[in-house]
Amino acid sequence: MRNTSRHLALFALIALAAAPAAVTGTACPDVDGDGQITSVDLLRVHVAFATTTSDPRYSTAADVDSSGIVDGDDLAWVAMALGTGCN
Ligand SMILES: [Ca+2]
Repeated sequence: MRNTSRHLALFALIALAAAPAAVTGTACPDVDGDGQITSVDLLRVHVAFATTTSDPRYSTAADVDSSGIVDGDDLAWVAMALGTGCN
């Protein structure tokens, strides 16, 4: 668990460094649908990371910007919204 937390924190930092310039997808990156942006949402993007729509691990929810690939942009959206909620 400790390594997972460190890994997620590192992932979040990398994502923030590569933050996308403009919103192209969903306004609220609540991947698990609980109304809050938490480390669980970050973890779900991490699990689906580098997948495309043809991959069994692909997650529509984790593809926050609906680009067809779960990548650093999606991770950045979740990382930037950590600790916030959705209406
Ligand atoms: Ca959530």
